[in-house]
Amino acid sequence: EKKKPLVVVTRKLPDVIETRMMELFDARLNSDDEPLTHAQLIDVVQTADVLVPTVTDRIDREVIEKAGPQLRLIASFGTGVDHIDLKAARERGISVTNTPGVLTEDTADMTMALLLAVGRRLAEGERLVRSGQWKGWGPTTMLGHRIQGKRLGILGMGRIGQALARRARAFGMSIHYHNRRRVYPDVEQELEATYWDSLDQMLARMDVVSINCPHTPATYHLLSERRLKLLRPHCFIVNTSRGEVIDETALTRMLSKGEIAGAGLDVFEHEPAVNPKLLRLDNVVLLPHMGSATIEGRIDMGEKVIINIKTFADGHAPPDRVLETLL
Ligand code: 8YV
Repeated sequence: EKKKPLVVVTRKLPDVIETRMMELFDARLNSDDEPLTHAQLIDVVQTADVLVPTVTDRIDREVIEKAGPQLRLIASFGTGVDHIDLKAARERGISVTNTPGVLTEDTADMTMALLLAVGRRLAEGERLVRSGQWKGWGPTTMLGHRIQGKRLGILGMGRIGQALARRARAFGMSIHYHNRRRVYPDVEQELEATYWDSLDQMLARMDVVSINCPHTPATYHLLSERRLKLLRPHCFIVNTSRGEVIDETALTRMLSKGEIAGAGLDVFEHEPAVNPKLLRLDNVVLLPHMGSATIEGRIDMGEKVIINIKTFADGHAPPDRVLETLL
């Protein structure tokens, strides 16, 4: 019988996934879920055939270059791959896979939830009730913004952007988007989405902007201070992608000054650190990177990781190979 690959998993995964991994592979699990330090990562890649990292592991050039020659696959648990130096991996001939598709609907749900929460002041209302300070209903208290009829600008019309557009359509929003390239005409038609070649022009005309693009060198601080200033003051932003796509310092400053109406943020530039000034603002809803956090989603992600490893170990191209050139 062929020797089972040594698979090092950096975080605690759902029990069913861990059990299956133990059956199929020589799996080294992390049952206490304490994230590995950079030094520990460098240590495990000395012996691992396959590494299964998550978004909390920084797989940089140093980790990749210090890996032993047996490391052939990084099968990441998650869709975003900005924590992995893809170029360094390619140079070393290490394949990288992710788990696309299975977290699309959950992330789109959370994006819509954040959009509604900011627009209708959900978290603020909840804080008021919990504080015991609620004085009762009033005709002009806790007023938010009507969602129906508003313009939603989606930055990044991939799987999650499209799933969000379908939801927002059902809420009566009009859909606008900016993307590196236009989506297929039938998709555009189905979503009744308006394409903006110019991000700047789109930003200046939206009521809500949602970030749904990956974080790459090309999208780092795509919402820079200059672009944030293009937004109209009643506009609000939701981000379930990566914190790095927005200049968080500029965003915080503008939110404090009322130059942007609000923000719903599931991701931050320096997770788990959050700009302390954001914590003091009422017009923001802050979540701890839980966009894809469903029981079902985590199991689906784990299954994808297993399929990628198994296919690769059997000598075939894994289904979710990440090609740096496509990012
Ligand atoms: C996960 C995510 O929480 O897949 C992503 O890109 O941000 C989330 O689904 C995380 O990546 C797990 O590694």
